[in-house]
Amino acid sequence: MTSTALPTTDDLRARARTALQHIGVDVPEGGDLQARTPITGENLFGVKAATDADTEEAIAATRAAFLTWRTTPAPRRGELVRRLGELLREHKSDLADLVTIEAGKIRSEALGEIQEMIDICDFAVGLSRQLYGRTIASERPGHRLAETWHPLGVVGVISAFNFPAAVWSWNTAVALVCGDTVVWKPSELTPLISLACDHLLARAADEVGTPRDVHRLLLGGRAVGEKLVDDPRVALVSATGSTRMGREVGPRVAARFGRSLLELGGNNAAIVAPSADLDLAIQGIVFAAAGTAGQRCTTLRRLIVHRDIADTLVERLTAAYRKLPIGSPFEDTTLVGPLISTEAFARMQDALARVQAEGGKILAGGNRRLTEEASTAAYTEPVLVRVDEQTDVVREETFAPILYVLTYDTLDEAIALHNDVPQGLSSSIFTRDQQEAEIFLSAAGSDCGIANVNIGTSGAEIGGAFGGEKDTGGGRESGSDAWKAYMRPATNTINYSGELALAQGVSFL
Ligand code: UN1
Repeated sequence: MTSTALPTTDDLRARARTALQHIGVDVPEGGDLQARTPITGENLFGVKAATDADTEEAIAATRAAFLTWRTTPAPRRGELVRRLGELLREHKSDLADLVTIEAGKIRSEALGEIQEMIDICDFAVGLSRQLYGRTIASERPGHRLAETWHPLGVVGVISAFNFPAAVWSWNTAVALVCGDTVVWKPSELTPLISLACDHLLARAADEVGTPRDVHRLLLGGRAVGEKLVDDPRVALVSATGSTRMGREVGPRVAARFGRSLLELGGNNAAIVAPSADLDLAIQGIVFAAAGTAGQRCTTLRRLIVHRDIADTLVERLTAAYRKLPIGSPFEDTTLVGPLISTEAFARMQDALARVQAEGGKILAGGNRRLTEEASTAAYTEPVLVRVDEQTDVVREETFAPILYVLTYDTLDEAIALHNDVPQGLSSSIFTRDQQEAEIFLSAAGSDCGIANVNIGTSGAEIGGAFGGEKDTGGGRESGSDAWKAYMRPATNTINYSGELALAQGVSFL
């Protein structure tokens, strides 16, 4: 594996400053929250964190804005999102720079993240004219039964470091056209890209003449998130993060009968069948497992390979892993950037120690890199580990590039192994056998929210609904009819018969 040279923290600070200036954000000065970069592991700027009073004021302001926004025609709400999409296109390169600086993504993936935002804006603009309700056949003459979708209220968006901008946009673009207003608490690790997104939305609001308070950003830690979770004025809490976080958020929101939309951990697997096109499978596997340094919730973490092809596949994967270029995410040739922190690297080492104690064998990778150049950063070789069974550590999500390789003999066995983890986000099968593919996609196949054929587990398009089952939390965001989570349905019975007819044939009076 090759490594590439790293930029200095001063270079990165200057680059972040330039990007912020191009976008029009005042470069933060001072403040308790440190913007930092995983590229060197060092701090960039101090950013002002929200106080309790700021949080209270943001909820009150977005609630007040909701009262006018909810009756603004949806296609007009779409104009705000259309303008946001245009501004994202204009500033794509600078926004991608901020994603690279704060989340460590390679350039191509950072640009992909901004593209995902542009795409969801386009989707939401279309949606703003398609918030369809239904007319339902009434059992009574002279009656109409209808379903109407209304805005919900304030949506609290809690997002994670690994998709610091796209996950916000999935929620915000859709929530806004649905007539909701938004309070956003991003990860503490990515304040700069958050300031940039908030600024562009505020600019779009000014330009199209909508109230600024349809959206508020709150930079800060746990206390801000807790306030959103517990405040009855926040109608929906949409939270992306670990299953541990979701276990706290879900019951707390439910206790006040609020709604939550949870997008939590994944432990995504791919089955590789004997008929698979191995060239294609290897490309798909390496991107899904090592891309974003294993830090997507859709990252491929388990490979379930048919015994007849296991040795060949493992040999070819090992060779591909050994060649992965690791280093500065700004370097064109780099494919694997840094982990978010040295703590993340320590958790990865802990998982590797446990799996080895449980009989797993490391086939490639696992060494830390670039420690001389950046001792506070965490560059690691992605790891391939052969395991005989799904021990406890294999059944956990470790947010790092570890791929566990298991073997199978029958498809039933492969599907059983596949589903035998607590999480249920994304899944895939590599096969040229149509029957196998259809079984995998059927009700008796993958139990995940995303199930793919001949493509890896990560890199979903925004047009589909995104989310998963079991410990993944059950929520759906982004495309398809995920918008319905951001609205409330009302059932209407309209009697135009001139007589009162009761349903179910009931007579009274
Ligand atoms: C996440 O990791 O939280 O499907 C989101 C993908 C991306 C989104 C990942 N479109 O990998």
